[in-house]
Amino acid sequence: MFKNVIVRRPGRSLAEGITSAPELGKPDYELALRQHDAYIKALEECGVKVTVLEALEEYPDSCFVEDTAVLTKRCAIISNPGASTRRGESVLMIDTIKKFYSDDQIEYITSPGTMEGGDVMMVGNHFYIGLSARTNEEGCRQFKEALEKYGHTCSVVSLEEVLHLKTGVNYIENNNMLVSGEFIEKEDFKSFNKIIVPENEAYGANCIWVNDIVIVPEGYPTVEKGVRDAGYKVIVLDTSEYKKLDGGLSCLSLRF
Ligand code: CIR
Repeated sequence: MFKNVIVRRPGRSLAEGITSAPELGKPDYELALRQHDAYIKALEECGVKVTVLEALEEYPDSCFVEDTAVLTKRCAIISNPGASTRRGESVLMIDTIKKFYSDDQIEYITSPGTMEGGDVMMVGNHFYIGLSARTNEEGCRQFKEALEKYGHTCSVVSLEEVLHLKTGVNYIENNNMLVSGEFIEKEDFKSFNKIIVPENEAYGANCIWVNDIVIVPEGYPTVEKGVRDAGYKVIVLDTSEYKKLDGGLSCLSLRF
């Protein structure tokens, strides 16, 4: 179960965030704020305490806090984002993380290693890390070494088609996993109960499990049905403004 969540308010600079889909248009700041309010409210309904950090205008992507760290029951690993414009975001998260973890529980990914939290998927005590355009081999090596110090295990999954590992595959507990695209046939995930996400709903693969409730993005009916059929209570949230920047539900929080 998660007790805490950290989020960061989007800034007006959100419109300058990194995107692979400029054809979706620039995010509308006011609407993004309203969607963020609803996100916080939904998390509170899931029974977690939400720490809300101020917007950082100098970092347009800084509301995507998931990429700045990986927080486990035993340790915190501060990332080193592969996107150069996002490097400072991890550094600016350290003081907040120190409110929850002692210095001897905090590890750091350092250059030339790069790692973004969106590439890390927790399955109990095991962590899958995506080798992606943002997380490199040295980042994976450092991450695995850090986790193993705390008795966690880790395996690397290479990916070609999407930004982050969790863009396309998400564990929602009870052996259930949402899988899309290149992850559907991956050996690594063959023992899970797979909820297959169709190509035209690929963005919907990014759902989050928070204390037996699954938060699902609005507009992905096959995904929503699959999650409901697996027995979960569902909260549906509109994330249209974050989708314009390749961001989804998981990206907007650190859950621990
Ligand atoms: C980026 O490209 O870094 C942001 N526009 C989106 C980050 C999404 N984060 C995530 O999937 N964890």
